[in-house]
Amino acid sequence: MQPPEQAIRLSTALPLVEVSYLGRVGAHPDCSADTNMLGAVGYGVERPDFLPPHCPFIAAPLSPANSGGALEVWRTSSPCRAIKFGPVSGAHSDHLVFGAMTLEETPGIALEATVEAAYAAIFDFLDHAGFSSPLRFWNYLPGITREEAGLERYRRFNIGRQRAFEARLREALPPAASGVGGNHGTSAIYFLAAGAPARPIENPRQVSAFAYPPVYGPQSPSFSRAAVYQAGGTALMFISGTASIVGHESRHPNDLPGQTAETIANLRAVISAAGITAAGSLAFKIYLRDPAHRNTVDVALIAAFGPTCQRLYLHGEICRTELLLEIEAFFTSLP
Ligand code: 3EB
Repeated sequence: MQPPEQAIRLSTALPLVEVSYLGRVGAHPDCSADTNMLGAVGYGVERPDFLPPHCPFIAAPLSPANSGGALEVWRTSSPCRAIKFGPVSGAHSDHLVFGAMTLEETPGIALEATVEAAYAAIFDFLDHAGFSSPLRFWNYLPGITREEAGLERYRRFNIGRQRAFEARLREALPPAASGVGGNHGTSAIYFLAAGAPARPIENPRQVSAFAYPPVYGPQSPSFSRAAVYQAGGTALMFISGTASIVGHESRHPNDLPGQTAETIANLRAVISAAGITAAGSLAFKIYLRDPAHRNTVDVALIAAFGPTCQRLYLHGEICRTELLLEIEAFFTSLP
């Protein structure tokens, strides 16, 4: 294993946007006058009073792996304005837009139709806001592996998302994404988009998700393994949810150390494929099927990426039942 400080060199470039994962939300200092907050996501918390009024907030249907709540805050290098269109609430800076919506699931309406309509509304929002290119989606669906009328909800989700992408996505390849199950609340989608496309990255150790064989469902999942967005002097790297999958097959069933090591090998492979060698900040979100697995994964992540990276552990349901964890990442770096 590479020593952490050689894995990714540090730089000091000012990024377009930064993420903060906050625990102890109740003890956070007031930032209601901060003009540069792009968006916030709550895990086991409602909208905190200290968020500025312009800042969009969505409650995700996932909780932190430890007790208590957590908040994910996206903050930009320039002032933001609120923007709302249809069911999507968001905000934008000069360079980026954040948006979020919950999905009203109606009995008798197939999930794929609900998801297709949600994504159509997101593209309407993007057209209205004047940002053409989604960079990164987060999809949180309670009961993601539950069967509904003979087809798993995740498989139905993939059908609806791809229908909307076929109709509206301008780029040939899909954005980066995470697709994770939650244990309470309402399905939610949030995203970041820009005025120009990101560079999609694949993982040479893995079959592209959009090329998975039909054994994983009638519609393969529409996401790229990562997306690198460059603007001004900096680059942003969004790494999709990454799991213990080699080729297209899950590895190390019921083996936490094995899945953790394979997932980290996949993260390294996708970072290397992007040619990223310098990072200003590293942030990881870790989805755990069993919150008790947190320490084992944390020790391995620190060994791989150093103790200063941000780490937010969430209790989530990975969309393959044999997988125990999934890790996503956001890096800011030099171009
Ligand atoms: C995988 O590699 C694991 O459907 O948007 C990871 C990231 C996964 C994103 C999605 C699914 C998604 O297939 C699952």
